[in-house]
Amino acid sequence: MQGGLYLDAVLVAGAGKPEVDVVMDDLKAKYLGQIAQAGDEAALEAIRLAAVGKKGEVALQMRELGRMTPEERQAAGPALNALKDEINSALAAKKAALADAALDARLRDEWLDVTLPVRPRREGTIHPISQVTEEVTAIFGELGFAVAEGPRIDTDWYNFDALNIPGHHPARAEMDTFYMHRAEGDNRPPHVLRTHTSPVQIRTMEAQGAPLRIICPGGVYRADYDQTHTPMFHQVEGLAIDKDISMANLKWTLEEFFSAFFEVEGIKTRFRASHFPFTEPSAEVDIQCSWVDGQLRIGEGDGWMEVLGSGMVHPKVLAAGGIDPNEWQGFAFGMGIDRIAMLKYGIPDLRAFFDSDLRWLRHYGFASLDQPTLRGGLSR
Ligand code: 2U9
Repeated sequence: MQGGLYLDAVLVAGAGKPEVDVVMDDLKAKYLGQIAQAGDEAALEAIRLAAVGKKGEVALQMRELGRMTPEERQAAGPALNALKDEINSALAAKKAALADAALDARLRDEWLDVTLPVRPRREGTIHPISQVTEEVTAIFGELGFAVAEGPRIDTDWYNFDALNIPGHHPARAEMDTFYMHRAEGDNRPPHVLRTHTSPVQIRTMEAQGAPLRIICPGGVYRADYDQTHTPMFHQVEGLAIDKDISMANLKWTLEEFFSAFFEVEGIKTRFRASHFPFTEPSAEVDIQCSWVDGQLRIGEGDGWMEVLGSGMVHPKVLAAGGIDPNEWQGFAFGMGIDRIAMLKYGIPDLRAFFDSDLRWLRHYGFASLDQPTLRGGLSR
């Protein structure tokens, strides 16, 4: 084939042009025509090899240069190089055009209507713990509390000592603490998986000082597992520090919170004297409830349900956070998020929260785009 064209060209050489020019005109016409017709990259590659490859027709013509007179060579050499460049440029342009056309075809064929509704079976749901955390955050946000967060692994000083729980204190043993492993010779302070979110309050007091209004939601860890305890669970603790804060402010704040959270107006609370190392005085808090036909109703009747621990922050704890207890005072409270989620949404078994059972998640989960707000509704 290649030799054939060369011979054809030689045959028409008598038409006035030098032989090599005629050959090059023909090669150019032939290959530019083929390139224009090529339908895919494989065809382009075959053309490239036949035209400008090592054994292609242009190379064949280059070899002929040796047989020419110096004058002929001087004209034919650059002309052959120019032909080679022209074919290469045409190949590159066609390759780019084919790639553009392929992309256009993909864009035409592969499309997705992003406005279509999600298929309900495939839709993920918000876990009740996340939902309740958002609800609690929205309510306390309206009351002027910001969210503070901190590490889940902390030193025993932040988790215990700063909270007035010294080494010998029975509360340390009671909390069934997970201690982090320490290699021999490691003299960093012992670290624990936080047993409550209180170390976050200490860190926030240190960082921001008084006055302060924060809630600290998050996972905490205790080595305990039975029907009502899981080794990881969720708490929300609150802290308000100012110059003139009393148990009366605490009671009002909690009643506002429970009324909004359980969506029942005017829920009453009952404070029972208690003891925690980090608060003095301390109180356990019950909310009003009743049992009707074996069903719990919150915010009505004359029964009581314990939901929370609280008190006035112990002066030693304020001092540990770098706040002068002679100038400032504050209230604090703590409750289990999992527990209030069970009460609000009638979830019977705590352990199911952590089973990742899809049927359970579909049943108790929440729509993913509905953010709880006090105005928009907490739990649509
Ligand atoms: C600082 C000062 C005081 C937080 C408090 C409780 C009482 C309490 C329990 C409720 C159920 C934990 O999830 S639970 O097991 N919590 O009873 N928590 S007062 O007091 C603080 C915290 C931080 C700096």
